[in-house]
Amino acid sequence: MAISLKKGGTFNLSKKEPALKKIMIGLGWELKAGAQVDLDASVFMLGANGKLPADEFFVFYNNLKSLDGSLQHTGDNRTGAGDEDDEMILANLPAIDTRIHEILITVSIHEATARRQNFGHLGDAYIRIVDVESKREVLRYDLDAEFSNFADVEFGKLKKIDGDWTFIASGIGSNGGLQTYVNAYS
Ligand SMILES: [Ca+2]
Ligand SMILES: [Ca+2]
Repeated sequence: MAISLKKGGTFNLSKKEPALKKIMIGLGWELKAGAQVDLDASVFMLGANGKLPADEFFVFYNNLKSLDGSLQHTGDNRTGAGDEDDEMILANLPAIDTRIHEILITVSIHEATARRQNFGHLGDAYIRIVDVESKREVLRYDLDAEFSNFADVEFGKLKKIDGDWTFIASGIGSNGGLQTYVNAYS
C-alpha cells in the first residue's frame, strides 16, 4: 500500500525507501464537465539559498531536462484527459547536482488570467511518486484542501533535510502565474 499524505504531511524517502533511485513524479487532474483547462507542471531545482543555481534547473514545457540531466519532464499535456498521470517528471536521485537542496513541483493553469480559470474548474488532483523499476507507488498526495480560488498550486517538494530527501505535501495556492514563481526563484 502506498503512503497517503495529507496537506503538510512529510515522508523521508531516503530513510524509508533507501533503495529508491529512479522515481517518476506523476501529476494528475480531472476537469469538471465542460471545462477546458490546460495545466502545466513545472519543477524548480533550488540551491541552499532558495534560488536556481542556473536557469536550466527550471524544468518546464520549454526546458524538459535539467542542467545535470537528473530530471526529465516527459512533455506538455493540454487536456488532462484520462485517469493516468497527465504530466510526469522522471528523476534520478543519485544524479542530482549536489548544489540542489530543494525540488519544488508546481502546477499552474496556462493563461489562467486571460481565460479566467482557476482550480475551481477541476475535480480531483494529485501528485504521486512511483518507483520506476518496480512500478510501485511509493506515496501519494490527493490535494485535499480547497484551491478553487487559485490558478497556481505548489503541489509538493522534495527537500534535503539532514542529508535525506524528504517529500513534503505542501499544497500552497497562489495566483501570480508561472512567471511569479520564476521571479521568486531566479
Ligand atoms: Ca499542460
Ligand atoms: Ca486526468
